[in-house]
Amino acid sequence: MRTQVVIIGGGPAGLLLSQLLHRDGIETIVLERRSRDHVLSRIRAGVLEWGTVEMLRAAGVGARMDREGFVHDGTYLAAQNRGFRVDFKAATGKPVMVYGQTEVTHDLYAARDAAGGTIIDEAEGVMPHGLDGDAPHVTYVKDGTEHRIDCDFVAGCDGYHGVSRGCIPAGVLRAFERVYPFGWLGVLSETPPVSDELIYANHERGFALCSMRNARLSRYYVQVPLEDRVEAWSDDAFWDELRRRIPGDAADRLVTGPAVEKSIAPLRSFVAEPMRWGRLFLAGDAAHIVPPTGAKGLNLAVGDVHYLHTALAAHYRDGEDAGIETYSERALSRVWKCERFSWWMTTMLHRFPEQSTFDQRMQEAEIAYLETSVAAQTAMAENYVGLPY
Ligand code: RFL
Ligand code: PHB
Repeated sequence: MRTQVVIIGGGPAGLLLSQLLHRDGIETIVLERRSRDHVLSRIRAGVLEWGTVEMLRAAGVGARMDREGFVHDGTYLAAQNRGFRVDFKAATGKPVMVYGQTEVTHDLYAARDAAGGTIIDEAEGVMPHGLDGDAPHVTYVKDGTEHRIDCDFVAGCDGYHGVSRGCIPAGVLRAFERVYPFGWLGVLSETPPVSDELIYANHERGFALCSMRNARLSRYYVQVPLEDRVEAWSDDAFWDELRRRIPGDAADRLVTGPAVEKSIAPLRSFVAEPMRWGRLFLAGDAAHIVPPTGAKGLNLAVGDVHYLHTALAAHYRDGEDAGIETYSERALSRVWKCERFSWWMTTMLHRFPEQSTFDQRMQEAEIAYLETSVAAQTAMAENYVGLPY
C-alpha cells in the first residue's frame, strides 16, 4: 500500500488532520490501535476555544456543533464558597463553545466515512521506519497479518502512550515534565447542569469544577489524593464533597443522580521537543500534556494540526517547505504559552499537600487580584478563549 501521509492515532488530532488534508487533496491513512467503539466512548474534554470552533467549521464538521453546542460568554470562579464571574466576551470579544470531545470525534468519524477515508482500527504493533530518510514506511498487524504502507510523511497523533514520540532518538528528544500530587475524580450524570456557565472553585478541601455536556448531562470534578481508588467513592460521597466546595447558592441548586461514568485522572504537565524529526511530526498529546484546569488539551491538539496541515498543504501545492522546517518551532511557541496558562490555573485553584501558610496567602491574593482587576481578567480571558495561531 502507498499513501502520502500515514497518520498514527484516530483521536481528535489524527482525525482532524486527515479531514483537513483530504480537503486539500492530500491522501492519508489513519492507523488506530483501539476499536471505534472504544474511541467513541471515551469521556474527555468539554470546552472548545473559538479558534477550534472555526477550524472544525472550516473542516466541514461544524454543523452539529453549531446546532447542539452551547456558547458561553464567560465562567465563574470561586474561592471559599464565594463566586465571581469573568466575562470572556467583554474582555476579548470572543466566547467559548461547550461541546464534548466525544461529539467532536463522532462528527470527524462521520465526515471521514462520508468522504471514503481509510481508517484502519484495531491496528496492532504500528511501527514507523526510515523517518530520517526520503522514503519512510509504516508497518502494522491487522487480524494476524503484517502490512506495510509506504508514504512521504508520518504524523504521530497517537497520544501520550503512543509509539511515535519514542522514534525520536534519545540524544535528540528532550522532555520537560511536572507531575502534580493529586488527581481529578470526574462524574458524568444525567442531571441538569447546576449553572449556566462553568464554575471553577478553590476550596480548603480542594478544587472542584462544575461543567456540562448539554441541558440534561452534567460533568463534575473534585480534586482527590493520587492514592484514592475510584471504587471507594460512592455517588453520595462524591455529591457531598462537591457540595461542600462550591458556592452556597450552587450547592443548594445542585441536582444529583447516579453517576453514568466515574473515573480518576492524574494531572501532569509535559512537553517533548522537538515536534518534528526528519519526516515524523508529533501533534497533540503525543507531544504534550496539560493538566485539565485550563481546558487546553484538545485545543492544543487542534492548534498543532493547524500548523501541520498548512505546512503539508504548502509542500504538496507549492513545493514550499518552510512550514515543514519551522513546524516544531511554531507549534512549540504556542504550546509553551498554553502550558503556562494551564499550570497557572492549576496552581491558583488546587490545594497542594505541602502548601505553606505563605503559599496559601499567595493563592488568595492571586484570586482577589483576578476578581478586582480588569487587566488580570483580560489576561485570563485571552488565554481561555485561545491564543492566536
Ligand atoms: P488522544 O485523544 O489520546 O488520541 C490518540 C489516539 O491514538 C491511539 N493510539 C495508537 N494508535 C495506533 N498505534 C499506537 N501505538 C497507538 N497508541 C495510541 C489512541 O488509541 C487514541 O485513539 O490524543 P489527541 O488526538 O492528541 O487528542 C488530545 C485530547 O484527547 C486531550 O488533550 C484532551 O482530552 C485533554 N482534555 C481536555 N482538553 C480540552 O481541550 N478541554 C477540556 O475540557 C479537557 N478536559 C481532558 C479533559 C482530558 C482528560 N483526561 C481523561 C486525560 C478532561 C479529562 C478528564
Ligand atoms: C469538562 O467539561 O470535562 C471540562 C471542562 C473544563 C475543564 C476541564 C474539563 O477545564
